Amino acid sequence: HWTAEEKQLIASVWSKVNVEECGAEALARLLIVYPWTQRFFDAFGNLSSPTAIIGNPKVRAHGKKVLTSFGEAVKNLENLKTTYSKLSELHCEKLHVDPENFRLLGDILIIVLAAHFTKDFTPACQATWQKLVGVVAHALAYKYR
Ligand code: ZNH
Repeated sequence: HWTAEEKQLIASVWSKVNVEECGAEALARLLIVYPWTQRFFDAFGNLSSPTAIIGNPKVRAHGKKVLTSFGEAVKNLENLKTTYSKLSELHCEKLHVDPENFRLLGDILIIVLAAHFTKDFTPACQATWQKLVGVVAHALAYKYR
């Protein structure tokens, strides 16, 4: 269900993404913009201010981990449910992350990409990425019932 053009827009943006930087920024923005998401990260230490969050090495490392995992979606566009079935189970059964948060993080990622790529992140590009973060959120929520 991906057109050749969509696949191209996804691949061309992804090839330029710095996973460490954008992952850290996306997770930090999530925790700052939607502070209630901090409750999942008790073990991460100081999250008391935007500056603390941005400078927190655990936030950085986890953001990189999450965006690296997002890269699996880019590589397995036709196969997202299988790709994320283990992770869906983990987030549901062990971490108890409300799937609404996957949507919030997806929207934040779009903002991070727009901020980094400015004019190159065209409306067509955004539309395709919006679809991608939506199906990723859906795949991660798949095991929830
Ligand atoms: Zn998550 C973890 C992915 C979203 C929360 N995650 C995780 C991991 C991964 C991921 C890969 C690791 C696992 C292991 O270790 O095995 N995520 C992911 C993705 C996404 C996500 C791909 C989307 C896109 N998460 C999310 C959100 C949240 C979360 C939104 C909330 C808010 N995670 C989480 C937690 C954890 C995880 C809490 C655990 C951490 C620790 O402990 O370290």
